[in-house]
Amino acid sequence: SRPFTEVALFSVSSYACQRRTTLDNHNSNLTDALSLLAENAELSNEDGRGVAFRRAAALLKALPTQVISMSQLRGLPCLGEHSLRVIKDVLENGVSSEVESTKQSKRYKALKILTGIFGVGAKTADRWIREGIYNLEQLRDSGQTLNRAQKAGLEHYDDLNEPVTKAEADAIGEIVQKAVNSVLPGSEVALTGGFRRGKLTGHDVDFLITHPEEGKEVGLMPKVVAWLESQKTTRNSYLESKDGPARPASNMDRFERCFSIFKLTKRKEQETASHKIWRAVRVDLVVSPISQFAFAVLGWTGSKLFERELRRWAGHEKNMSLSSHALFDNTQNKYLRATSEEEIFAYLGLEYIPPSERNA
Ligand code: DCP
Ligand code: MG
Repeated sequence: SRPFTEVALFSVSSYACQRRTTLDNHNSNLTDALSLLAENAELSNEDGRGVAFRRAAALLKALPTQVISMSQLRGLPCLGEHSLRVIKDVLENGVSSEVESTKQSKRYKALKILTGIFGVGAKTADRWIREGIYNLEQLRDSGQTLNRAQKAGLEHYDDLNEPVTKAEADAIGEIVQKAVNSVLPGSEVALTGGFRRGKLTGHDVDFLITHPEEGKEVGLMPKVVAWLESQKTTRNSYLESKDGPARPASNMDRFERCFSIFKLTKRKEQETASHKIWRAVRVDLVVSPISQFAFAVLGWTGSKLFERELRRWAGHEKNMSLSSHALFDNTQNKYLRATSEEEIFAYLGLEYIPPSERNA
């Protein structure tokens, strides 16, 4: 492996976790195109292709200036043949023909609409498409059985597809803090996900909950959810365990995690013509024991690609296994304890990258 590649114009490390990627993207024309193709690949269960496009997009996000010619990209890592073809198309023609035809395709449009329903993933959407369901109206008419989450997703479709603002995230943070402190005083709540990276909007709000005394956090999630439900601030919140037989446990899944929908009361100036005084917002709650908290914060701050690259770096360059729970050194055959993100980067032999620069 070549962790570092020198080029004439740009010099860029090959792992996203070695780079500082702010939200200041000078190549959004290119990264938008590649991200759309990545999304299309992911929705089509072509994960390998998806990652290749994500890596290429992430590399371009880290460049200090706008790319105007293909020659500037010579020798850069992460840019495969297919991504380079897309980039060339955009540089020469303003748009990529592959992106345009994907956007127009009946299948992509249907996948976007259907997976826009909370609780509907690529597999379900694909099955529905094969049954001739391409939009919400056809879904409603089809008589398909929907689970509780999907029913809520359909009911609050417009709200949940409206980006969440930082102000809304903060308002929800106060509700979560209040809930957690009511059921277990001394608990701590940390904002993670895109908002911790400085994003101004998100598709949801992510929180990590812990307690400074190890073990106190056990059983906390159902209590928090019950409190929220009793306050009528949540709607259709539900607990999902992804450890079921259908989906094998991944290293993201062992925390108590609650994908919920909050009912957030709007401030006066946000009230719309419909006079709806509240709106539905997606909230992810995760509980972690304090001993794993640093790993959980690092693992839930993202971006998704940054996380994937951290794990790849750990495995391929350091012979270590990183998860949102722990770091295991396969050479020394032991777990490495950490109480801060800085310590974890140090174990991995990486320069510390703050959250605002993990926007790969
Ligand atoms: N995460 C991950 N792998 C997953 C799911 C989540 O690494 N399969 C981590 C990284 C994400 C974080 O959890 O950044 C939160 O997940 P989100 O899907 O909410 O991602 P973001 O918060 O980054 O995006 P958005 O702003 O759209 O909510
Ligand atoms: Mg998020």
